[in-house]
Amino acid sequence: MRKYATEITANDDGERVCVAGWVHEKRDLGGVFFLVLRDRSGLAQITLHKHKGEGKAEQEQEQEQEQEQEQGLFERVRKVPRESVVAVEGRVKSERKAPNGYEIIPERFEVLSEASQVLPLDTTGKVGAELDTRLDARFMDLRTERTKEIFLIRSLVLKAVREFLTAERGFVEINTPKIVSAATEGGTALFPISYFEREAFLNQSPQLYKQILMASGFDCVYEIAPIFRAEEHDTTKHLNEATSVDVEVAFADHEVVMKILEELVAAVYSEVANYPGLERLGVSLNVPELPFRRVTYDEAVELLSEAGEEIEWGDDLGTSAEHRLGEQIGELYFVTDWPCATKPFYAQPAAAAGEGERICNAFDLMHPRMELASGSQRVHSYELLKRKIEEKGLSADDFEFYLEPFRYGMPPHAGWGLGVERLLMTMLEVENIREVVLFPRDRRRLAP
Ligand code: AMO
Repeated sequence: MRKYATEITANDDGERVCVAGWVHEKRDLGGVFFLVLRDRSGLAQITLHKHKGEGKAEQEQEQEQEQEQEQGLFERVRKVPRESVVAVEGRVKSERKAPNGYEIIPERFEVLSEASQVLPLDTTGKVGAELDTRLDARFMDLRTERTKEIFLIRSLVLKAVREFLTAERGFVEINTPKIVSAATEGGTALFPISYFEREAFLNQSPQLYKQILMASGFDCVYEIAPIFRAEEHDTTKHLNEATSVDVEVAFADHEVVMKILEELVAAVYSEVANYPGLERLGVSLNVPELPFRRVTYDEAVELLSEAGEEIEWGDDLGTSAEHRLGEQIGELYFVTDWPCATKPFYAQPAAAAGEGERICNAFDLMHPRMELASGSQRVHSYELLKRKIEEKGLSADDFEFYLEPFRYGMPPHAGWGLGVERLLMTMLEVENIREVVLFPRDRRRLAP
């Protein structure tokens, strides 16, 4: 039975084992040849000794045949190109200097798939490569330890999100359409697609659908899914296809969902902080303390002006403002009480503000480096929502399917959208968002 490299130990000395994986490294020391095999779990050293053939004439015929076989095996192993896929059967020998404290003396060696001699990338981590070269050969980049760990942690993050929302909080996981007829996030452009005789779009956010579901009686729902943004700019924190964790909760306001968000983020941090592979990325993670600091939009504007960064009241916080604030605050924080004009039509105006519809119950969750999430209490009155859509210069007719449920019993509700890639890249101190997506989509990249 095939075993993973790390399932075998020095205690298995003398046991017969079978391993399979990629040829990670080969080292020819003349009389001894080492092949390092790599599988999902780690490395295993395969050691072969070359028989010199001296004194052959005196040996028995049987021994000679055996040696010939071994010689053939030695040559086959020596010749197999790096990164080929091989299966090895042999005896375990404890060896302190080898990875995991053992080596395998092979008896059978099978090449399952031979790799070309010239490789697009080095997988041992000894020769670095540009990000573009790595993304072009992503299948091979994923064989490197660092990249592999990033995606194992990405999987861990999604597991932690599901555990927190489904198992701990009783949320219902939903799937909403990605082919849609209307925009939701005013600011960003849509990707049009041809849909039979009509025009349709790739969805920017499950916003309208998760809100519609609030009329269903499912009190709290979430979705982990792609969002498509036709943003033209080429930055290290924007993708044209990103993944968002979207949450919507009925009978709740912005305060309730901010608490869920910060607790979820802390739970994810603590899951990742305990992951042993994190060390291999050279990252040490501090789990943020709860509650996260709350800064109102007005306070943020004041802090920025003290730091010499003037922004007009009503402007969104751009990259430079985000950095300035991040430097001053130095930890995860919320920006709350946003101007209505800055946020989408579905954000509920703040009743307590007493200033008409100047401020809304919207918030952004910020990492010192960038925005991670945004959300709000939603407008749940049909009349107000219709007016808000029209005030943003949109046609209420295009939103009929969305508005309809608001006429037949829509509870107050609130929610947020959290960017998975941004959460990951900030936790792992990764510079470019493309590093944390298997096959990133940006202005220039549509393949692989
Ligand atoms: P928003 O547009 O702020 O809000 O998006 C939510 C979060 O998604 C991530 N994100 C992106 N990540 C990478 N590249 C992009 N181009 C990109 N665009 C967005 C960010 C961002 O904070 N409907 C609301 C959410 C809500 O109110 O429930 C929305 O989509 O981390």
